[in-house]
Amino acid sequence: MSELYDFAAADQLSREEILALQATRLREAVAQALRSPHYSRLGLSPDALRSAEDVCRLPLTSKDDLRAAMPWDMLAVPKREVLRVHYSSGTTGVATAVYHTRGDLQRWAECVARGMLAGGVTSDDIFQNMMGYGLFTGGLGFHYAGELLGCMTIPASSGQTARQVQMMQLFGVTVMHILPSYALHVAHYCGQEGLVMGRDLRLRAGYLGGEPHTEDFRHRIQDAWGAKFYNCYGLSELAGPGVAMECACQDGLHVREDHYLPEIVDPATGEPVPEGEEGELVLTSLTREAMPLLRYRTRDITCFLEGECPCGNHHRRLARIRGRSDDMLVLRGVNFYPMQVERVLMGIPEVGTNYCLVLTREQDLDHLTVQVELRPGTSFDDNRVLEGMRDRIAEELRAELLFKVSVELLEPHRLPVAEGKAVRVVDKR
Ligand code: DLL
Repeated sequence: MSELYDFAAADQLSREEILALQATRLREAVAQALRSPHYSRLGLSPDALRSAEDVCRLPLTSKDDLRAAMPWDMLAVPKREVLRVHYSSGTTGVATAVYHTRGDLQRWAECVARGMLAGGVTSDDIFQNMMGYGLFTGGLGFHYAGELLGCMTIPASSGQTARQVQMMQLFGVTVMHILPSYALHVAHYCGQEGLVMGRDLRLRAGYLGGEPHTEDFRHRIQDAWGAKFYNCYGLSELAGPGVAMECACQDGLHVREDHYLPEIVDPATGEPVPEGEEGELVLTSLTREAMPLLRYRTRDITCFLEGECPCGNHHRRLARIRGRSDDMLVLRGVNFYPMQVERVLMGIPEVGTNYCLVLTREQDLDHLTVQVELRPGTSFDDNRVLEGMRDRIAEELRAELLFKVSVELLEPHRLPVAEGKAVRVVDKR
């Protein structure tokens, strides 16, 4: 690590050092949270917290708490110390604000930059940030990290595929940040334009995040671009991207544990699950000034990975997010996540990259239709071949979901491509 990047020193800490730092910072975080009207009402006492594990003695914070606290009750600093606000509508349409001081913004950029550094990004890289700029945190969150690392940073934002690709060629872009669903769309556009990866485009690494995606989906992206892609997790309530990111090993996302204290709880009860089991990720911010959050329920379903990462970073790793607890669908009494469908589809070579789950109710019976685009170049001439394929996909989905599913095969690019996060479920019930 060069001196230029000494903000990444925390990634060299031993497990004991991380735990000691967390214990101290947890008390400081609670003391800071108590400056906000919301937490001051809860009668918390930082001094009773001796170790990081004591975090489970604090109350959980939910999205509803954030809504109820709008606009100022989560703020723990005077308004004049706030430099930026992000504002998210979320899926339910009730928006909440997230405030940042100068220090918060600095630490946020450092967290993302540490993750990029772990994937080998340096000031020699040309970085195109293809995530939406503005209230969505994917754009600005990575922008300042790219600059912190000294990369030539292109604030491309999302959409306008032709211009994106033109800039990639012109500037010799080596690293990108992009939504997984958009990454394949852009790669396909490059193919249509006759561009050859490695010859016309110089991409060697990419960062994916903002929406769930399976390992097979990542493989397809890597194959299409001929580059390595790293998973990056985060949520606006806790700044945005950079809460946890993969290293070069691509095996789990290292939580930046000097800034975020992670726990996994049972989504139904809120109680911690036994070590290594899957559940809802709960995060406590350890260093945020403007809007500290204690035990925030992310609703994201994951688990801790066991064992040491070969990269030597001792910050704990999370498994790829399986879905959100509120994404869970129930059909005829069976619970399932959209990501289960993606896992099945991406294992079938003829299947393309865009798909949609449509839920309907007919004569009081719920039904799932999966619309599936086939790979470019697939012939739609032979009905028998298509029928065989449709039956095979329906059978594989039935085996995974345990109920009957209708499959609709579509030619490539028939489904709409969202400019922001992909819309994978249309519930018409
Ligand atoms: O999506 C922040 C972000 C931007 C992260 C760019 C990474 C890259 P929100 O819009 O608040 O913030 O949405 C947060 O998106 O709770 C997860 O459900 C989902 N999510 C984010 N990253 C991942 C990921 C940003 N890598 C919500 N894998 C989170 C799976 C993800 N889900």
